[in-house]
Amino acid sequence: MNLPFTLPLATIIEWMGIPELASEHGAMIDHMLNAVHYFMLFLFVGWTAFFFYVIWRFRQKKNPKAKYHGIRSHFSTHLEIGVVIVEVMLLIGFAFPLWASRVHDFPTGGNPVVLRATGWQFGWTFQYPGQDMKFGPRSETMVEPANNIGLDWRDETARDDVVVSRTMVVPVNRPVIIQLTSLDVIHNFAMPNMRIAQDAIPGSEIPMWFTPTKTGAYDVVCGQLCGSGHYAMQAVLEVVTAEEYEEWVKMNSDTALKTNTATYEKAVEEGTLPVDKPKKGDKNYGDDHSDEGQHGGDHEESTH
Ligand SMILES: [Cu+2]
Repeated sequence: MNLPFTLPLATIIEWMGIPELASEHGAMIDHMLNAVHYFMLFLFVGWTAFFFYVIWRFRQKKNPKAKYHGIRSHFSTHLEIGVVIVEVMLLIGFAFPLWASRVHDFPTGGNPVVLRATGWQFGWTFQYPGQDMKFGPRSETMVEPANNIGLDWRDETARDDVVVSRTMVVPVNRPVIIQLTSLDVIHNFAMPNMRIAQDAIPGSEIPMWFTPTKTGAYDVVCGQLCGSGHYAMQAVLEVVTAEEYEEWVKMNSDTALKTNTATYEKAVEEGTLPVDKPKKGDKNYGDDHSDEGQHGGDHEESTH
């Protein structure tokens, strides 16, 4: 039967306009969101009914004189303790293990795609290991406006790394592991369609994973108020077919290799290869003339 309109109560969360689901574990999250919403609806109706019952039951006409003793049994205390026990059980028995499966039990099979995402005020930068499948190191010495994550192209493994902003490309039906960090303040890498979000914290690399199940373009947003440009801190998650993904990686990796190798060779030729400043603990730390080149070029600060 075709109705001229759609009935609004397929499920509560659909009715409330939850974004389209596009990840493998997302159905579980939706199930939980639905259950919680139905439970809250039940509590709302129940407590409202109780509220009106109490107003009627203790109306002034029937109770001209107030009783000051109140309830003398311990029933309500026991009930409260019962509620606390159930809530602790929900937290330890369900919530913690479910979360642990997202942030600890990483897929070992299924040929996962691994990439790094870095939040900054106000955008995201994505680093792919490229065709050599090795992430190049990053170094603070290499940071400049065009290279905000400090990809260290002095290292060979870094030169073919694909570094992009704004668009993150992943293949469909393959687990995606994201190593998440931030350059400045705490951000939150949120993908509503994938039903996953994780805080990005400067100084630590936090992994998260999901498996996209539908091709298409989805939103990546920042889920933590992180400053004046927070509203614009978006990126696009593009889920493509396996072939499209391989092609994309190959094309961008080839271009990156060419550009970075040229930059490196030019710097060597002109003698302008960046040299790391000595670190605390190095022999010449604190020496004011330390950036004259006596440290050579292999002080790469590795983030492996
Ligand atoms: Cu942010």
